[in-house]
Amino acid sequence: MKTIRNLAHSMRLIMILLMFSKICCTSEIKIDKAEMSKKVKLEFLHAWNNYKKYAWGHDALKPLSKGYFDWYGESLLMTPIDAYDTMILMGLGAKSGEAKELILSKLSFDKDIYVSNFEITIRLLGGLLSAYELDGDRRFLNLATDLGDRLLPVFRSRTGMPYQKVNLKTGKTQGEVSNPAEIGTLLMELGTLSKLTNNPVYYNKAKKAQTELFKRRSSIGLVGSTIDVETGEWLGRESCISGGTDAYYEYLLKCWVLFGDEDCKKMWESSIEAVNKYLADSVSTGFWYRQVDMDTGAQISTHFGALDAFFPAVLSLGGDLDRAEKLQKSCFKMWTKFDIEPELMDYGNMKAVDTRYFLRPENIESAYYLYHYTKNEAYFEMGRTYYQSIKKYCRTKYGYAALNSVITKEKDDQMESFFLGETLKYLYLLLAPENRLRFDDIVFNTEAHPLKRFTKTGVSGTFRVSD
Ligand code: DMJ
Repeated sequence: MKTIRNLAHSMRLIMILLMFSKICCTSEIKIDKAEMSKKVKLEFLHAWNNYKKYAWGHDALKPLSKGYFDWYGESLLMTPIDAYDTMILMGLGAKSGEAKELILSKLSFDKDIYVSNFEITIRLLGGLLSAYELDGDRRFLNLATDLGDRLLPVFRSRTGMPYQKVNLKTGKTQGEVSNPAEIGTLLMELGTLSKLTNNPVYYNKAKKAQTELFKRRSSIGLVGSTIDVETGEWLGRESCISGGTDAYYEYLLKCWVLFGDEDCKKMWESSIEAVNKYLADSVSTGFWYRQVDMDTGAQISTHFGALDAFFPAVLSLGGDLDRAEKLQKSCFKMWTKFDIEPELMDYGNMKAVDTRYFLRPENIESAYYLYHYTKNEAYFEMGRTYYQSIKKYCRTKYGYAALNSVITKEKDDQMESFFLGETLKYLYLLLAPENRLRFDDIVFNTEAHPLKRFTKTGVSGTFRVSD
């Protein structure tokens, strides 16, 4: 009897100890997260304050020479527009006020310059729309509408697929040879503009482009790498999920989630089946996605890089956590192999093919999605590693610099706007104990600008913003 009572007593003690250690761990993790998110915010401020000091009013900061860079000779305020919603999410009231004031007082699209339709759509149109949705100031929507109207001439090709460039003042276009990413990564932004302005023209043009591209998939369901938007003929027949194709797949899925568009759902489901069948590759170094011939599925190369690391995020949003987790393991391996990821490597021998690092976000973005879906602390730990390497190798006295080589860690004098718009945003969201964003209310565009989900009201073409 006494032994049973002793045993029960010891069991209770063990239980209490276990509970106590659990409480300690949980609160330690909380403290750690609060600490980590504070650190990320400080690094954001380091980059932003140097932009303010040395590049104010320009597109981007040059973090080694204390200079600035404008993509097209005249500024379109890339950095402030990309950074604005990050500041709101980080709760940087006064700083976001500065950015808002700059954008609203200085931004004009009435410029005689040829711009990349894709880059301007994802960075500027996406940034202005999320600024409007987060802040509510109608002037952001007016700027977005003006920009959307100036971009529309790109769709005047014979197929409806967009030219690569447009002159913002004259509406003249350039660039008949394009790729899946530049053709199929426009609907989230133009579609949102349609819903917010009640003007279906933007949605319809972008949807037609996406659909025309999908229609030209091969008999095994894959798209190639380059296509003539006038003739609709494929010029490059290599199929991949890498740069130049990547966000085409991302937007098929995200436009279904964002707008409830059933056509996008069908295109996504048929595409991802073919991608998993022909591109997914399990080898001794891990699980990866390769490059193949779009007609036969025959392997062309085994390259994987910083841009491909967006795919675990997309797979997990699409509900395929199994492949997403396996691929993220490989992405992390790519990162730790060099202590920071290269632009491209061959996963057959794990050697770098392009040694640069442009301060890209994709690896971090995927860890953030997986942390959201699995709550596995291993992804938080990945975030800490990303933070440490970026700070160690890319921080300069005047901001953050890209690397010319992940082998020698030699720096390059550029800080892309997506460093503030995406890289530090995802890092913050991954490491913060809680954040201001309800993941299921929004969808991030490919430049990490959160856009509110719409719900169909029954009348074709009209949607309502969800609360
Ligand atoms: C960003 O402009 C976008 O994420 C785009 O889809 C790919 N390249 C950069 C970031 O690496």
